[in-house]
Amino acid sequence: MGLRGSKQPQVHVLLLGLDNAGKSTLLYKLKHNACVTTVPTIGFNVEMLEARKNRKNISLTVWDVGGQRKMREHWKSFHQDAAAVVFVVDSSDRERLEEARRELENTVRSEQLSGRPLIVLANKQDVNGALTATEIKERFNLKRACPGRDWFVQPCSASTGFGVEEAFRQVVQMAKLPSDSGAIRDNIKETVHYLRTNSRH
Ligand SMILES: Nc1nc2c(ncn2[C@@H]2O[C@H](COP(=O)(O)OP(=O)(O)OP(=O)(O)O)[C@@H](O)[C@H]2O)c(=O)[nH]1
Ligand SMILES: [Mg+2]
Repeated sequence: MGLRGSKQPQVHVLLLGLDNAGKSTLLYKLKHNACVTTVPTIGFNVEMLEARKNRKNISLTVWDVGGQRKMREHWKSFHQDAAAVVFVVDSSDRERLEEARRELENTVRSEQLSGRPLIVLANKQDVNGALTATEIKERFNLKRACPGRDWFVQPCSASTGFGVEEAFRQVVQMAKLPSDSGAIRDNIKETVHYLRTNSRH
């Protein structure tokens, strides 16, 4: 993760959630501060965002993976390098809340995501009757689902921008930098692999 080629720490952030949750809308709101008309994501979108953390400039690579059922089997291909997982929920879609909870539970069970912080975004707060962040926290039973992991629930609206800056700040604050302990081990592994591969030639 971000060892070679650049002094600026780079972290990968994974945007997951059911289709129609608002992941791509959020990504483009963060990137361009604009409300972009989206189409369902087949595959993924990726954008780089800049931020400050621990008095350093850092670069965030944000992966927005399609949430349709057939896309979810590919989510795990994106798990390995994630410094944080952002799980976006359509808080106005009460009918699919249980489906979202199940997908989140599957996601946090992943070995590769063990210990990685989780930020749940209670999106679409601008819609009348949307569940609050507290209601989502309770329905998802996050205390039980996330032992040994930092987690946070942020209310927001990717359309209006409400809560989006706060969400981004939380992600930056909670994401583990490559210099954090687990990541140092990963970087050492990466270096050994690099040296071995290159010494064969
Ligand atoms: N009212 C409201 N609508 C939103 C909000 N965020 C997204 N939407 C709308 O929800 C729909 C789906 O948004 P997308 O960003 O494409 O959803 P997605 O999670 O990327 O969906 P997939 O790519 O299929 O996984 C679009 O019509 C958005 O305009 C929000 O905060 N409020
Ligand atoms: Mg999308």
